[in-house]
Amino acid sequence: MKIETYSSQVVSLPREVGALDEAPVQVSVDFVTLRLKTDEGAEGIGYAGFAAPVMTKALKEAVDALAAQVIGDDPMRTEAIGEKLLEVGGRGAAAGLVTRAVSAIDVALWDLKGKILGQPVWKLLGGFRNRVPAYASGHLWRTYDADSLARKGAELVEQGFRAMKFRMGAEASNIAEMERMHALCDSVGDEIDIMVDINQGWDVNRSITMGREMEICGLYWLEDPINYQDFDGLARIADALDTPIAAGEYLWGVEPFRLFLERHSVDIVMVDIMRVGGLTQWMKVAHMAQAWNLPVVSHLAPDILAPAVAAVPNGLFVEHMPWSLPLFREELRLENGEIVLDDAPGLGLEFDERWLTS
Ligand code: SMN
Ligand code: MG
Repeated sequence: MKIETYSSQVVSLPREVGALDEAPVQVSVDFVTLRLKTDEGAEGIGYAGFAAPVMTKALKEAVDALAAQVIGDDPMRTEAIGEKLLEVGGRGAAAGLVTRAVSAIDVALWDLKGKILGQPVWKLLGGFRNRVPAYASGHLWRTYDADSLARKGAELVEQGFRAMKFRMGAEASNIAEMERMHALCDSVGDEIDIMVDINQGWDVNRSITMGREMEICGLYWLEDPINYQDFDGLARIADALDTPIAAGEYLWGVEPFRLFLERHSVDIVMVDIMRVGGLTQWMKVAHMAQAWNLPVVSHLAPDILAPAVAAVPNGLFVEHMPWSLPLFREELRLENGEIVLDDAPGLGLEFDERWLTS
């Protein structure tokens, strides 16, 4: 069996940012969808995305150029194809658009494998369990005031979430930061897990001071408190706090995770599929984390990554970030705060033609 054709398309989906009561600011998030077809008529799908919007055109070029390289290849040989693509795309610099494009192709290959074998991807990757805890993301932004945080937090609990991520790191004073934290945790109560993402906004000392104060809200994890490349600084914070430190979404490829683990920079390993280079590489980091006795969590793309988190014994949480979900006709099944996976072959997803026809 051989890959015979590919096709790709830019899809721009609306997404909303801004405080709850403000006129919503509509911005878009761009994806490049990919279909790979075999000579026997099977089709696998994937997508590249979460790049800066100005890079969308270049991202599509990268997806097309690399997809052209897999014509004639056996879709079951994901390792051979992945190595080849990283080689022709620029070995020594496995980052940026190359890695995002390789990720799209790798995901389409896993979808194809599943369809060819009649098995769901979560089982092909290991099949540890068929339901995984999810936390609500894509809300509770730094633009939300205390009142909006309290209301949206309660709404997410109503929707069935048992955990949610909240963004901090934009306030000048620690007091102002804690006011926002209290607004949310007082509203949702003790039963709900709260993760906090700083997106590299603090330094080591402030992270330790704030991390200690935030324990009062039963903080579940503190994410990316400082510059992502400060591996030793992260290790100091992780050592000082009881609260687990989560990081890893900014790392490209597999190798930097080895240093992360060796230096004890994190308690929870977060892996971005576009930056690591696809499901094949995501799983390598997940297994590496297991060897260090650490949990792994997904970043964005719950449509693709719920199966990966479900596949491994150390899969802890799926980030329920809704941005890419409208690409597909299917909705994620959420029960008691968990994503439930079924036995549909491959990823069990089909593109929603609404976005693909333009
Ligand atoms: C994040 C990263 C990229 C886009 C949106 C949000 C954030 C997260 O760091 O972890 O969700
Ligand atoms: Mg983050």
